[in-house]
Amino acid sequence: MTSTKADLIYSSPHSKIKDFSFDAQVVEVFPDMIKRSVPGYSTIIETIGYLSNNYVRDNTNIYDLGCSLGAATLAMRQNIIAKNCQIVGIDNSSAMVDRCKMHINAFKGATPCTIIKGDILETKLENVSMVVLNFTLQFIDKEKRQQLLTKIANGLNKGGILVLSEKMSHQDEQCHQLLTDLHHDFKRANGYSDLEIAQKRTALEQVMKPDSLETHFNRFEQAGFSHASTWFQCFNFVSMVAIK
Ligand code: GEK
Repeated sequence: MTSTKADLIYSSPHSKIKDFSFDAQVVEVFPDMIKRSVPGYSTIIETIGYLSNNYVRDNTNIYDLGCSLGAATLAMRQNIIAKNCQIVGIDNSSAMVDRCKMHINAFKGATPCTIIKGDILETKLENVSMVVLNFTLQFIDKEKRQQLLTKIANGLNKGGILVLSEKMSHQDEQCHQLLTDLHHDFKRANGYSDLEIAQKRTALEQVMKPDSLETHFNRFEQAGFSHASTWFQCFNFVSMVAIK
């Protein structure tokens, strides 16, 4: 990683809590923030690398949609054995894209990577063997999620794979509360105070909208995927695979 700082964004009281955005201040602390906030993040990144080794085919494109600082892009680049491939990382935050390019350039790798500033809803996907949506779909307007999943399924070649990781909501209110409490305990154990947890939650309320597992699996089916499964869950964080 290029030099980053510890996440102290919500450590002191904010008089007004603005909606969360992926700006320069967040980019500065992002690796620390995501590791201390998302249970299983490192395992998920490692497994994306492992899956790229198995699923990426010669002469195809690989997309990391909402790539942030390129953790999944790098994991794939380190594990792809297929020849003549290209990884395209896309993010609509300029601050993320600028830092991501620096970060990717700091590592050597055989597979070429292109990092683009853009909206994943507008991006063309063609001749694809693997797509990663690692904690990005939850930030997309709910009405546009099906359209995005269908575009991904259409862009994938037969046998191609989508890895979709998300924070999820539980349809059963009591289970939802239990998983939320466990996640907050995880954040406390990682050094976040109750104030930080509460302020971050308020900042994300209008910006990040989780779906239930049932909604995700219905979307996969409607998009035209042939197979889908959860491969990881820790509390209310889940990672799924869908194969065309
Ligand atoms: C990781 N995948 O480290 N178009 C492009 N990018 C977008 C859009 C959009 N419409 N909406 C949001 N983003 C990464 C982590 S973070 C998740 C992904 C998190 C981008 C946004 O700018 C941010 O960088 C990313 O999606 C979500 O594996 O921080 O919880």
